Amino acid sequence: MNPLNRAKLASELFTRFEGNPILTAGNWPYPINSVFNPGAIRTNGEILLLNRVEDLRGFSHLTVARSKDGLTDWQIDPEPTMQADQISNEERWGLEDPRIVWLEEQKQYAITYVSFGAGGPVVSLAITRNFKTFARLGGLLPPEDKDACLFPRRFNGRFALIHRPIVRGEAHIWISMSPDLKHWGDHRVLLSTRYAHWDGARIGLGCQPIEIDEGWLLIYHGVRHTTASQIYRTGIALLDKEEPWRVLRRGEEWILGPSADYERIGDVSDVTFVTGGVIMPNDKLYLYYGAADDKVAVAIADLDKVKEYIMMCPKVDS
Ligand code: BMA
Repeated sequence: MNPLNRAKLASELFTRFEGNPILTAGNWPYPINSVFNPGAIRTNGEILLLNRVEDLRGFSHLTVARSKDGLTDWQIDPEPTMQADQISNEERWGLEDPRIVWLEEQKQYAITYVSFGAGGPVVSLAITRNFKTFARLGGLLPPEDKDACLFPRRFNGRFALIHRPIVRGEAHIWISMSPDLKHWGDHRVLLSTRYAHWDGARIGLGCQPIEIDEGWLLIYHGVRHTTASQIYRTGIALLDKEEPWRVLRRGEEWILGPSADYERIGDVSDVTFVTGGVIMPNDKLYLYYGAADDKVAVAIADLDKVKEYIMMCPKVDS
């Protein structure tokens, strides 16, 4: 494989929706500072985004927006959908960066989000059927932990969680297993930062894992430190379908990075932060992301092209 052909495919995989950004503070039905990093799911024939919304104190909560085509005419809940429980130590300073999966066995949605609590950020789990009432199952693993999502089904009887603890100051992506969503073990590093690459400083899960015939697409963010700031881009790897703790392939190139004005300029410049992914009936993959930490945008790819690209990427021994 000529690496230049692969890089060309990587750079052309995603097209930004011309109506980007799709959600901004200006659209909001109540006063906010910013809206970004949404979990996304297709449900009842529409796209539901569970957005991270930062209020005018700087604390985040989660609010639902719905659209028939996933691009336009967003119906936003008139009030916060899920507020932090500020009495608790766990959620004291807000709720951030949700990811959503449908648990077929439980017939419920599982939302993993970051609770910004007294001990630092932790990954918390909430369960819902309707995105109106939420059962909170609490923090899953000790702080500092972020960027987490469950897989939609069990593997050999156990649930699997992708997450991103900080260990010895290093920020790699980990996977942990649980028989009951409460007790977690078999913690393993799934994907590591790559020295000197675009994802050399920190990495973390992007959207929920996406199942394809070849395995699970792991879409993740990578950070590069520069003399000016840091750049958040998006890359892709492929996990084994039945043993998702095994990485099969990993792209060398990023597939989405800040280039549009709305990604380069905002509360935090040069950030594309994918948190939601949806396969549409026409086999397009919609990735929803926070742009510069203050708006929501969407980038669209042909799922076939994404598959073609990942199968061209180097095999990984794991
Ligand atoms: C990460 C998270 C995200 C944020 C990103 C870029 O550490 O806190 O919520 O979008 O930084 O600022």
